[in-house]
Amino acid sequence: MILVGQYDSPVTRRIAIALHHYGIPFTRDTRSIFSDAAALSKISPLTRIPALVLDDGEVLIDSAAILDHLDEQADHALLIPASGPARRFVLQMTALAQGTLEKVAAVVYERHFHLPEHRSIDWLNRCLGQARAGLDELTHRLVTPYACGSTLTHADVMITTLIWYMQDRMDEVLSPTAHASLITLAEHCETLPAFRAAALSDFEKMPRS
Ligand SMILES: N[C@@H](CCC(=O)N[C@@H](CS)C(=O)NCC(=O)O)C(=O)O
Repeated sequence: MILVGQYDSPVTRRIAIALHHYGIPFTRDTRSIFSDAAALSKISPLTRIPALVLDDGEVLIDSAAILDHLDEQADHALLIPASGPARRFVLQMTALAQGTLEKVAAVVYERHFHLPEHRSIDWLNRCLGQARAGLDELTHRLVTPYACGSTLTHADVMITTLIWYMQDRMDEVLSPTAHASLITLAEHCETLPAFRAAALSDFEKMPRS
């Protein structure tokens, strides 16, 4: 299978980490969703990443839907419990982290694509407030040593790729004190083999404005 997307996309990197964690072999299409948009739109109908091209040519989009497929394929160390409250908890923590990412990305895109005089301050402040609230809530709900207790889950992967993105792109609502537990968790996860195997190469960065 082929993973389409560069790893500066936290939702693309979370797929790569899950693939490595599960030991599922894959190759990569590292063309840029911005500078190679026309070519990638032929693979990914919304011109978004990640996309996963399966061995029979079927294309899966959206990280949650892709992970649903990978979880079905995996035969060990599942990143999500099969059912019940524990599964809901992982899904809710993952949704909080992914929702936070969406608000952070909205700020990054607003600043990247709009000149300062064309930016909506109201929109930026709303997104920043939502991102801060997401980080606060994640911190509040965290059940250590991992995000949801004793084992690594999709929530840890999403939190870790979110923290990387914020530290690289937009860290103004990420507090080293209030969100220290999230930062410590991400630092630990980055040392794990699956995360190291999905490290960014230098070329995989959205151009700076
Ligand atoms: N809900 C989607 C979000 C995908 C997404 O927003 N991808 C970004 C990169 S992180 C993208 O493709 N941005 C380019 C665009 O939306 O035009 C998922 O989880 O896969």
